[in-house]
Amino acid sequence: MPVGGLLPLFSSPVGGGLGGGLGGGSGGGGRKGSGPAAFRLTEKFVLLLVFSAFITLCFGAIFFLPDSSKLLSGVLFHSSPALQSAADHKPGPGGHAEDAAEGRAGRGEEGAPGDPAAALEDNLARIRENHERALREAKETLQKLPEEIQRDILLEKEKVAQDQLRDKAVFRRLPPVAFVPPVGAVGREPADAAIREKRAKIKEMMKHAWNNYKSYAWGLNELKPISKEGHSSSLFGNIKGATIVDALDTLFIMEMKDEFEDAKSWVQKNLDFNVNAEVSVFEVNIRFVGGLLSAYYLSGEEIFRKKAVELGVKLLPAFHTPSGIPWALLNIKSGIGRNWPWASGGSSILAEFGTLHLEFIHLSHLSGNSIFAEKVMNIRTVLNNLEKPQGLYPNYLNPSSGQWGQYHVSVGGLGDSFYEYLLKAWLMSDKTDLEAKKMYFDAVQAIETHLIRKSSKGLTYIAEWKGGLLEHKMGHLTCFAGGMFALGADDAPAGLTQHYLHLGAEIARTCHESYNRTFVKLGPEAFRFDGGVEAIATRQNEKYYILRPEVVETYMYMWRLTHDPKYRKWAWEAVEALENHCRVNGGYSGLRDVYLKHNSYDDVQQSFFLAETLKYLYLIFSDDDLLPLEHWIFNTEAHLLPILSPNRKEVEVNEK
Ligand code: DMJ
Repeated sequence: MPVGGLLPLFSSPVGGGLGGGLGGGSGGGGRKGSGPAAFRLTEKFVLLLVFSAFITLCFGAIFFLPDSSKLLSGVLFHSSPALQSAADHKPGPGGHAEDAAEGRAGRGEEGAPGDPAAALEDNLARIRENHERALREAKETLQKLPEEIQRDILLEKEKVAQDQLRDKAVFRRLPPVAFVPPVGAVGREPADAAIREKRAKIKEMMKHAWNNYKSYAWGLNELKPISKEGHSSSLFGNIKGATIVDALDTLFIMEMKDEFEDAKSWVQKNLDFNVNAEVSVFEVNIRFVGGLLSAYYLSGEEIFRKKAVELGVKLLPAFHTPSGIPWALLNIKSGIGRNWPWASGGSSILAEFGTLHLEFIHLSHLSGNSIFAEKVMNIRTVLNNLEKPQGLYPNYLNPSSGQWGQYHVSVGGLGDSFYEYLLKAWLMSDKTDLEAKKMYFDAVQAIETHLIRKSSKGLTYIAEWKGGLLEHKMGHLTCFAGGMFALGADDAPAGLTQHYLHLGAEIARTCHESYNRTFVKLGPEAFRFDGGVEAIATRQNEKYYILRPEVVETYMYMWRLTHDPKYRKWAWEAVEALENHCRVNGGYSGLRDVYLKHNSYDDVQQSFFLAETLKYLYLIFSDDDLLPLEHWIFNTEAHLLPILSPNRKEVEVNEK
């Protein structure tokens, strides 16, 4: 029907507005009536079509605006104004989503492969494609009879309901377990008085961070230590208490017993996953599922197992995609998922879907249901069936087509913990998961060939690879890789053990340099090796430090594996810098610019500061019998998962 034919309906003086017209009509005289309430069914569909075309155009317009990624993430994912301004290109506190947003903005600016016109063309193509798809879908809908549409809706609803029921059944059938007492969950006091004192200082830092969170933000996700109020990141939707769950195991190993009890009772009474919330599957998995599993394995408290499995079940609908590669974002009430709007052609992100493995294997282990393990093993199957450019894993994979998106490879944001989880899957399986081992060493070999470079002054760094071109920048996030190379060294293919230990040490040195070359002695978010600089941030939006752990994480592994005293020395430098520049009355704050002499607080105490940064520092000044590496794996948020030797069976896992 031509649009003109509809106009008299709009101008009719009878009846209410558009909503009334679309919504009803039965009481107003039915199809023959003259007001909007009397639209015929076909007219309603045409109106719907016009309306959706209008919405599509509006979205199209947003894409035309500069820096649309920030705009979109601002519209769709609000984070606190303080954090936004602290990290102009980083809408959230975690590790990957925001890094991806930044990565996208970066591609827009520098245009790897370099051309703003190409980027514009890329955007236009995407808009055209979206537009055409919307039209196609609308046409298909129009061709269907109303009964058919109704039936489709019912079928879809039923499918979601069935999936949810089946998923919930997993939770209802939680079998009893025999708790296995943890190995080395609390250690001896170090013999050396100076080391003891340093360790005690780090525990005092934990107390300061925790007490302030408790005073000013209890039950909320994070603390704003300057404003002395709560901070909520949209990464967790309406799920609350990120700091509490993230801190549980650190409180446990530091023997902060009263605080651990407070946290446990908060979890018991208040941790609620029955909320209408769209969450980041990755962030909720590494912080909440990981934190709860870790608390269970340390304390044996059943509430943590129950909550971990309950949340795991809530995350299962994320895997309802054609390929089984999960969505990045999931509404845990409706079970509807989607991907970040900025991610290449609707892709899922390697470091997000590749960082579920360890937790999901443990969920199967503790629930007796293989469904969790099946989901993550399927991810591996999809990856193994794909051709890899030069043996590298691109950061983007489309969950519908099961094909790679843009060829951007990184060991930092968007890629990082995928590689970490390959290695740790092999170690956590008590070295029985040979497939993971092969995938890890193959990937590392390709990374060495294509991404790892030495600067003219001899600093080893890991660059980013964009369609064959290198960007000579290394992120703070990438610094975790030093520890990873060292941790994997022992089992490296013939003759390469020393090589990987050395590579770990070189990355640690480079990351230490990135700290040492700043005013505050804490490193920037990203540093470059081009334009005449080495290990220095040159862009304003890369100069911030948000209490991240990756550098001290690498020091921790290097210390444990080599006992070279320089790692304790470097770790102590970081403690002093945190005390001098990040500690405030109300807790610890990130900094907007590590090169500035004056304070540039971002006013956020990230939950990973308690989960990771302080835990790794504490371990560096503890004896090796606290959390021995032969018994424990740290997830990417430093939560503890025991190695699953074939004879460790809390629960018999049932195959479906
Ligand atoms: C943490 O949430 C995790 O370490 C993640 O893997 C990366 N980003 C942050 C800390 O920087």
